[in-house]
Amino acid sequence: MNALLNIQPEVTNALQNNLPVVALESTIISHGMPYPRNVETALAVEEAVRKEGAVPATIAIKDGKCCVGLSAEQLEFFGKEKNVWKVSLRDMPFVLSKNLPGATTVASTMRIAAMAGIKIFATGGTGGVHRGAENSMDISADLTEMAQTDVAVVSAGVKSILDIALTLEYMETKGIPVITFGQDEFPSFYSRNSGLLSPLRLDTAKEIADLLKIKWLAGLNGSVLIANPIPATDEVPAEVIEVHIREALAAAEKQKISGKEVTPFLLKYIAGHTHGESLEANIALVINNAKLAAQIAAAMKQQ
Ligand code: PSU
Ligand code: MN
Repeated sequence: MNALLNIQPEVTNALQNNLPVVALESTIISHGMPYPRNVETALAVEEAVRKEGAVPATIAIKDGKCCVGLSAEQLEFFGKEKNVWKVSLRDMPFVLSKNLPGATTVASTMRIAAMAGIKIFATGGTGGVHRGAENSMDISADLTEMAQTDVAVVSAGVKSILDIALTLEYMETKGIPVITFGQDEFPSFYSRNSGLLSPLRLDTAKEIADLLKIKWLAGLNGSVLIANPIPATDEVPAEVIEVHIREALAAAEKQKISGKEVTPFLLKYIAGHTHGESLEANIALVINNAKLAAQIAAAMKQQ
């Protein structure tokens, strides 16, 4: 396993000295946002982690290695380069064995973070059960990975392009605790509201750290979804975004977009049709998630 890992010295040092570390993904950089805002965001997210006293470890695949911690040049590469694979679990062996550059999704980032010994991970919104999944069977590998790998995920709920209610059902089936930070309602990525009650609620990073400790101590393997609502000043109201989501879904169907292309297509379409408003919201929520993840990582070190 370790022969496949290429851990940056700063991250190795933090892990060896029991300092808080936060894993970050790279699909959001290569496939979730346009250049150069994606690279600016990746740097701002790392900065948000540092500000809370933790070390950021952005994860990607390059030259046959799982890279844990990227340099500014590597972040620029993953933001700019067009031929970067979107790597979920099923793509990992192919991309590694072919020495291809790969941006990791929530699922593969979690797996690599676990290999490196990192417990907390921040993203924008995890994947889930897509609308119409009863026909397409499009259910993100993020969910099955969360059922088994011991890395907690801080996310602004799940992306509102999904069927949020079915995603919550799926997580219940898989035994994944879903905690919303600071409010009763489960958030919906660009918006603080979803119309659905969160299964659980906690109000402090310490309480979340305590729950994680107990969960893994009890041998309850797998992740916890920590849903962190987007700050009120940055949100796009759910009813405003919903119009664009429906339009984006119709366009995806017309253009026969399927499989791993669906999520990047929808995000891009919505950003284009909201004149970038959804992109700015996406950026704000990722930074907000990185901050909470760092606070939880720090709280776990004080236990
Ligand atoms: N959060 C964002 N933007 C993104 C993603 C998350 O704000 O692009 C990515 C994550 O990498 C997640 C992926 O794993 O979207 C989900 O893809 P899919 O639906 O194909 O599983
Ligand atoms: Mn999918």
